[in-house]
Amino acid sequence: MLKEQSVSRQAAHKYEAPDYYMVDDLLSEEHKLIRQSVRDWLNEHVSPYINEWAQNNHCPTNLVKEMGALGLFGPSLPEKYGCPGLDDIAYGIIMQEVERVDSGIRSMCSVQGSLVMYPIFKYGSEAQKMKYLPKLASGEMMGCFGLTEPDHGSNPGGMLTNYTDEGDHYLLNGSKTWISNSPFADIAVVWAKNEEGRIHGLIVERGMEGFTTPKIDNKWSLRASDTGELVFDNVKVPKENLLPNVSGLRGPLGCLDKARYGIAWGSIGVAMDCYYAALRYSQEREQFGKPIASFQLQQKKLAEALTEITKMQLLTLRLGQLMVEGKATSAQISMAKRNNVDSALQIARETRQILGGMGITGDYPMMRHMMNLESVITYEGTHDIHLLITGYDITGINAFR
Ligand code: TGC
Ligand code: FAD
Repeated sequence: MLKEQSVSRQAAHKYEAPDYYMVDDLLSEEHKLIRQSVRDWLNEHVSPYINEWAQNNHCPTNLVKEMGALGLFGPSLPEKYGCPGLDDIAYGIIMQEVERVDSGIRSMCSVQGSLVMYPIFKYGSEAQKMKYLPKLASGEMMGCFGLTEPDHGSNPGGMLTNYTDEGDHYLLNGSKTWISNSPFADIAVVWAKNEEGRIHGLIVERGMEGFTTPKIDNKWSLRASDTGELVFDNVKVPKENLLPNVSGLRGPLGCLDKARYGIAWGSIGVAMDCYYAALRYSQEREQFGKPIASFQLQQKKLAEALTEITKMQLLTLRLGQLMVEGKATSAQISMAKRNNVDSALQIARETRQILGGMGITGDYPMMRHMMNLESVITYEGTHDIHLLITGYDITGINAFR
């Protein structure tokens, strides 16, 4: 862990989340207790160091066992597999707390819980679930999710990664890129085409011959999260590693629903963190003999930020209720992901301005959040792709092609 001296100014203050419409009253006592315990852990183990980690492009992999013990991996999956067994609102609240601190740390959790554990839970055999889920839940094992390829990002159905049936094993060839957690993951859930061109999921383990995970450097965004490639050069994958219960693009897209839902909640946390830091600063910083909070132009930025946060909270809590009832549609999830990430990005930009020059430093969170959100608005479906999903849902006309 990096040194205490890196404690940033924002972490020296107690965090208070805005709740203008008393949305908390709609949460259960259990939800609030979960939020407090996650917040307390983050305040002690992550917030004081996150600026230094991001500045140094350091991913805190040393924390994964503690994150597992806290229930951050697969919170809504069943206790039978070593998971917390919470509802989807609790899952959302946890993502909100984690992303309030940093989108990269939330990425580690989302990938592990929604894109590795969830497909094994949803599409795996009982033997696969028993083998992998408890270790993934505890952080003893980390995973990554390989869908995107160098030439197939928004259009994953065009993927080239493929496997052939060699009798006693499958032979996997191809590559994936932009893969969160890949440089340190123990396993990868990889989506590839069989000889008939049908997409299936395979669990590939580190150490299999021909499987490598080069790191992607030179990022200005998500600097506390490791991103890399997955390269498969005649990798022999045991047949029991194929996920037996899904085929087609609906497999990976079904997991993305779960992860996009988590991002909708997570981006509210980012917006709240920016708003709160800007409100405090504007009340303390004086220009022309007055706190800058007394100027109408700064009040406009704060009032609009709080209005957007409140709208995001209400939209997302309703989506959470639909998730709990099993009624949420993919298109509803797309709308929330798109709206909330975009709003959070605008709030990060506007609140950064309230801080003047101080806003570009690591003493405050806005600039880091803003850079992180440039990835969040791109991954799990770009801003444009989610708009087209809504357009398709409204009109019945597919405008992707
Ligand atoms: P299309 O023909 O519309 O659909 C193909 C099949 O999939 C089904 N389907 C879904 N199933 C479940 N959930 C969804 N959300 C689904 N959306 C579609 C559909 O019913 C169909 O099923 P079937 O059985 O009839 O074949 O597919 P398309 O090729 O036209 O593409 C549609 C499009 C563009 C919306 C989709 O491909 C898409 O979402 N593209 C964006 C790609 C994306 O989101 N990639 C994310 C990579 S993972 C990542 O970014 C992780 S970052 C993690 C982190 O660090 O936090
Ligand atoms: P492209 O698909 O090339 O899109 C480029 C531009 O064209 C975008 O603006 C897009 O909106 C637009 N566009 C594309 N198609 C259309 C269309 N039909 N109509 C209108 N506009 C269109 N992937 C994984 O599989 N696993 C991961 O763990 C993962 N982690 C990531 C982590 C980071 C930090 C980043 C940046 C990406 C990650 N991704 C991951 C990949 C991510 O999902 C893709 O970057 C994303 O889906 C977009 O694909 P692309 O980058 O190839 O952009």
